Amino acid sequence: MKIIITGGAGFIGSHVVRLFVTKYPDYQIINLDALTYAGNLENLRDIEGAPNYRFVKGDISDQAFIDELFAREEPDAVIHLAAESHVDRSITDPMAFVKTNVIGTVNLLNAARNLWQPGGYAGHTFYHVSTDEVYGSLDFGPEMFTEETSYDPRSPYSASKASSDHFVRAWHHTYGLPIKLSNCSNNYGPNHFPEKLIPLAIHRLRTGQPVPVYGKGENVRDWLFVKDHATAIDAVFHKGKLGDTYNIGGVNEWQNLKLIELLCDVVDEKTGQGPGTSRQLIKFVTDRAGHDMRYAIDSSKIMNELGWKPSVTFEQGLAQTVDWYLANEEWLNSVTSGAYQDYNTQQYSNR
Ligand code: NAD
Ligand code: TDX
Repeated sequence: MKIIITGGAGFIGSHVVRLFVTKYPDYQIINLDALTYAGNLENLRDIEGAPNYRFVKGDISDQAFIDELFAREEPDAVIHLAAESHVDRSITDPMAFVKTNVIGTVNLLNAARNLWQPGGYAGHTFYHVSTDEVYGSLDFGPEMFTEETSYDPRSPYSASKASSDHFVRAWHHTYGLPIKLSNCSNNYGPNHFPEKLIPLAIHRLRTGQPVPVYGKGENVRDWLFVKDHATAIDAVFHKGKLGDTYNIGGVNEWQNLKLIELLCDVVDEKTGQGPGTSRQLIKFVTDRAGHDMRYAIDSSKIMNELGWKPSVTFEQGLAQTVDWYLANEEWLNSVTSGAYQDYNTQQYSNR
């Protein structure tokens, strides 16, 4: 089987590529990635020479390029992760999200349909990886997002992902394209770009800079270790029903402030600083515009139907994550130089 995995040089994509390349030596894995600021081939240095792995640089929003790539490579399946993924960037530059997340997804759907439909769709899968943010925002009650929850996206990022999800389902209902979808909660772990809360906080604690907590830090997210998201994607790809959607989460809700306090304590312990040292760097800053209050995901469908479950507790995953960042200073230094400095100034200087 030949699979094109899009966005494989990014955070989650690199863990998915590594899992598929190492677990399925008979598959040919093509990692298609534009290498934006978030894409980094260093994430995959360890599997670079694997005989069943290839990297192709390209932009999914370039229709002619995508059509030509599909005609040349004739993939059996697509696992689509490439996206603009950061909510704060979507607030300042929404059009980049429309271009990659919406137009890019439709280009891939068209290319897959054109390639597969003439021979019949048997044996093919278009798997679209999405987010729980499409469901909107919950209050602090017991409610959770299920696969039946109505879409209610509220940021330009979640609107673009919701749109891409609708296009994927439309290609299934209208053209019969064999699709699968999953909507996952917040990931954390090694190789996470330090614009997102957990790696940003680790980077700032490491370098003695303030850790910005938006608003009062009351917002709640459900956190899942990235390697567990990769095993969930493996389960959905191989065992999920065509046409179906699977919610994926960690059953692990944390208020942002509590999470940052825990992270500060883990960093103090790992670096041998006195208890309470890192917490002094917590700084409350202006809230994110339209900040969703709570995400909580009901993962019972994937757990019951596909037998998937997270492999680590949050404490174990967080400890592994902090260890990775402390051991990979070079990676962190390389991604926080250059354009990252401008982004940081723009995002945080007026907060
Ligand atoms: P990321 O930003 O770390 O990586 C995105 C990758 O896509 C990068 O390698 C980038 O170079 C590539 N890319 C961007 N635009 C492209 C384009 N036009 N053409 C080709 N490649 C392009 O993102 P991530 O956090 O790894 O997220 C991956 C996917 O998972 C996204 O679809 C995201 O919506 C979804 N998701 C993320 C989370 C999370 O917590 N990070 C949770 C649920 C779902
Ligand atoms: O500096 C910060 N301070 C802060 O308080 C940052 C960057 C974030 N936050 C808050 C905002 C959120 O409530 O922390 C929470 C997590 O923020 P992010 O890491 O930016 O993630 P989020 O906005 O929840 O979206 C993430 O989860 C779903 C990913 O970025 C998406 O790609 C994914 O789809």
